[in-house]
Amino acid sequence: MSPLTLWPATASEQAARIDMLFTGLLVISGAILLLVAGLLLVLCARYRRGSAAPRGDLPDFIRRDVEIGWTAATLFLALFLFWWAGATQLRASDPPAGALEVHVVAKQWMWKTRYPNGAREINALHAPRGEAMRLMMTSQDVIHSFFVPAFRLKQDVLPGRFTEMWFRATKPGEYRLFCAEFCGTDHARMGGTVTVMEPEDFARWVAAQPQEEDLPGEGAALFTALGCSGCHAAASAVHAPVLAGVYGRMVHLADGRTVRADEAYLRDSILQPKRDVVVGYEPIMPSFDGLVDEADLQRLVAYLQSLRGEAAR
Ligand code: HEC
Ligand SMILES: [Cu+2]
Repeated sequence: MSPLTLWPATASEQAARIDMLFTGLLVISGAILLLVAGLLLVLCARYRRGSAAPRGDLPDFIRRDVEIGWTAATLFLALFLFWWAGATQLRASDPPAGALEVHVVAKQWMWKTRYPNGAREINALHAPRGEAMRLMMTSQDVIHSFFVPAFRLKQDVLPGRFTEMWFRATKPGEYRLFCAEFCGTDHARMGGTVTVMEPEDFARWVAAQPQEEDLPGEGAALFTALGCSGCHAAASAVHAPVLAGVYGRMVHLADGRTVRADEAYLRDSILQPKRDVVVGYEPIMPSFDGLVDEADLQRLVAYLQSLRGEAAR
């Protein structure tokens, strides 16, 4: 993208929708501007000092109907714009089922990405054209923001929490990735490249990456190493919930709330176990805040998510 490009590349479905919204708003506000400025000029000329134009009261029906008419018209126009923008935004926050999931960890000053098969990259993201990709993002230090102008997507990335974002790329090519939240000295250099490839090329590329053990596998090892299994194993003498199938299920909490065990819940359960205590259990689980870093947390959560299948049996 040269510095003089007025319109950045349009490389995702969301980008096309945002552009349409942007163009729509521009055309509508342009039309209103012309109408108002035009009327202003016409009326200035018509009612200039000394002109013979009639200056008496307007007939009642004009006063009433015009008032009702323009009030209703602008109300409906505003509601329509609200719906249009809202629907566009909602679509961006609702990933389709089966989207390819990539983990993103931000830190001062780089982006680390990790694919389901364990392949990792730094300051780079590869994505297949036409397939939905979902980014589960978190930060190791301060707030960053994942920004890909060609996708018209920007999402803050927070420490201690997952935020997510999804896209479906439409055009193969290389696009810039920025950090859009000032995050320290080298903020301006915190960026990278998003490479959109044809699905076959992408499959070949992922397979060719050096692979480590997969996330859930590493999580399983940590689950034992950190002593989680001492309490949570089915055969344990400690009264603790069995975690097979925990991901996605509705959990009743001791304070009467019912929450869905999503990623954020699993993560909170590990860092702040006292916050969401499962009904029927003592709050004896120790906090692992400070004992596990972001990467370990992701492994543990990935392991807990992978236990989903076993419960279904
Ligand atoms: C000292 C025993 C003990 C240890 C060690 C322990 N837990 Fe727990 N855990 C519990 C108990 C008891 C509960 C239920 C009460 C609560 O929610 O705090 C629980 C709750 C949970 C929940 C929520 C379960 C649900 O059904 O909603 C998760 C997830 C969890 N633990 C994960 C872990 C992980 C991961 C580790 C290791 C990093 C770990 N636990 C270590 C005792 C333990
Ligand atoms: Cu940053």
